[in-house]
Amino acid sequence: MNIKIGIIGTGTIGADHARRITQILTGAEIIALTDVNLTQAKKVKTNLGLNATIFEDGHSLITKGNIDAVLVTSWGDTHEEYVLAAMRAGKYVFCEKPLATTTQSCQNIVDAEISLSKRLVQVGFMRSYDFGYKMLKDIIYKGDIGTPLMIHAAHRNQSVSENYTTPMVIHDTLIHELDIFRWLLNDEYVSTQVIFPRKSSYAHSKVTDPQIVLLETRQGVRIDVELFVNCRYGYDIQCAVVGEEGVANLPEPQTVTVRKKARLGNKLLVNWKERFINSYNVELQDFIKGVQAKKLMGPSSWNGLAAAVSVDACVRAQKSGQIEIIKLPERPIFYR
Ligand code: NAI
Ligand code: ISE
Repeated sequence: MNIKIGIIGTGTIGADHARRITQILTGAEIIALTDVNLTQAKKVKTNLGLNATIFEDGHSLITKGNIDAVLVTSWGDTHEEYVLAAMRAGKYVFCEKPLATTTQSCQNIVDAEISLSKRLVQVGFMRSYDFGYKMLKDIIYKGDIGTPLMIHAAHRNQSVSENYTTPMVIHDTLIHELDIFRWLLNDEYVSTQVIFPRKSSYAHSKVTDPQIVLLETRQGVRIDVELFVNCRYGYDIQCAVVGEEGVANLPEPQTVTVRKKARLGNKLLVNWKERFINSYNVELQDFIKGVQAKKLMGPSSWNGLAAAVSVDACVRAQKSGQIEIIKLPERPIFYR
C-alpha cells in the first residue's frame, strides 16, 4: 500500500521531491500540499497532475491531512515548528537540511524524539546515499589507503543570489561537508577556523567569497574545505582523503567525453539538482521504505544536531578569526 505524504514548502526542492515521488519512486503518493505562497502549491499540483488537497498552512496539513508522513521543505527557520508538530501528531518526517537553524532548536527535536522512544525524523543529508561517497567510505574502511590523516575538499557553486550572506556559506552550504566527513571518518570535530582569501570580484556585497574552513577531528584528522559560491564555471564537489598509504578521491560524476574541434572534454554539471539527482532519489526511496517498515534508517535528528553544533562554531570562527572549539554533547544511547 502506498504511504500518504504531505509536503510543506513547494519551492525548488519541495517541487523536485514531489516530482520524484510521483514519477520516479515507488510506494508513496502525495495527497496534501501547502506553501505560504499558495499559488506555488497549486502550480506544483497542476504540473504533476496530483490528486492532492491544498491546505492553508502547514499545521492544518499535519493535523487534518490524513497523511502518514510529511516532507518539510520550507525555509530553514520554519523547520522546527513543523517537525515538532508532526512528531506530536505521530507522523513520520523527512526534513530538508538544516534540521533547524539553531542548536537549541535541534536539541528540542532530539529531546522530543527521545521522549517518544521512536525515530520519526530523517534529515535530508543526501550525500551518504551518493554512490561516489559510498565507494570512498568503502575504500577507507577496507584499509586500502591506510589510516586517514587529512581531507582536502571543495564545495563550489556556480553563483548565488544577492541575498546570500557570509554565514550562509556555512549553514546553507558547508553543512553538507560537516555532515559527510563525520560519516566518512566515523569521527567528531573538535575545532575549526575560517580563513578569507582575496575576495572574488563576482561576489555580491553580502558574501565574502571564497572562504577556507579548517577542521580538526578527535582522532587528529585535519580537513580543509574551500567554499566558493560564485566560482562561475559550474557546480563542483571535490573530496580527497589522504591516508598513510595512499590517497582516495571522490569520483567525478559520469559524463560523456567528447572529442571535437581539437579539444577533448567532459561537460560539467552546474547545480546540485543534477549533481546529486540519484542521491535524492535513493534517500527519499529509503525514507518511504522506512515509513512502510516503521523503522527509519537514514540520517537522524542526532546528525541534524551534530551539524548545527559545528555550524555554530564555524560561524563564530568567521567572526573571531580564531580557532573555535566544537563541543558535541554526548550521543544519547537512543541514537547509537
Ligand atoms: P525555496 O525558497 O525555493 O522554497 C521554499 C518554499 O517554502 C517557498 O516556496 C516558500 O514560499 C515556502 N515556505 C516558506 N516558509 C513557509 C512556511 N512557513 N510554510 C509553508 N511554506 C513555506 O527554497 P529551497 O531551495 O527549496 O530550500 C528549501 C529547504 O531545502 C531549505 O531548508 C534548504 O536548505 C533545503 N535545500 C536542500 C538541498 C539539498 O541539497 N539537500 C538543496 C536545496 C535546498
Ligand atoms: C543548497 O541549499 C544545497 O543544499 C546544495 O546542496 C548546496 O550545494 C548549495 O550550496 C546550497 O545553497
